[in-house]
Amino acid sequence: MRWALDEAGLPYEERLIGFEDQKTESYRRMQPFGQVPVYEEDGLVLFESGAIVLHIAEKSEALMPSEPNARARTKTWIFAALNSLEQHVQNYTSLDLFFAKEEWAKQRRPSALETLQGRLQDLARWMEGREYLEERFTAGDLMMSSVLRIMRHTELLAKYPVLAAYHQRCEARPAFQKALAAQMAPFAKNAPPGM
Ligand SMILES: N[C@@H](CCC(=O)N[C@@H](CS)C(=O)NCC(=O)O)C(=O)O
Repeated sequence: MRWALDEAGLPYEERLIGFEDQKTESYRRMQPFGQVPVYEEDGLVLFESGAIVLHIAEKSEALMPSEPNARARTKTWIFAALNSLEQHVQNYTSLDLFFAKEEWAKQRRPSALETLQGRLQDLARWMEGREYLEERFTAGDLMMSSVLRIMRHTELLAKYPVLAAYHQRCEARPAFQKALAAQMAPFAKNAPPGM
């Protein structure tokens, strides 16, 4: 979300919240599932990263070309990232992150990995000879590389050099670097001494 705003060159202010805020009634009126992020703009409240990124992209040629077909392709890739990739990435990574010791997770892992690798292979095939998903960087790449980022603690992407290079290319963008530094800053400020 920050990354999208930085790519679009739009000003914004952050508001940090705590876990206890997420579960309050007033927060749930903004985000029915009590999750982050929430986006507010002149009385409009949005939730769901994909919807927020799409909304920001609608305002920015840098994120979504004005040409109608290119716009439709950008939206297609946003949905592809969230629908065709993210669920398999989350499914697989959550087994190791949250359920590593569970017997059922050990049994589920090989098939979850196989499905995910199938999707990554398909995406790698698409990316062969391309710099971005379409002719140039769009919000589709922003969403797709954000989904690939979920696997950063694994060795998986390294198995697909074309995807690893694509992911790096997206994250090397100045707007990503700026957004990441801004996102990490409050953690550094609040870290216990010595960290
Ligand atoms: N589909 C939602 C997912 C949001 C989500 O998973 N948020 C996490 C943090 S990245 C969260 O708030 N987790 C705490 C919780 O679910 O209570 C989106 O993209 O906005």
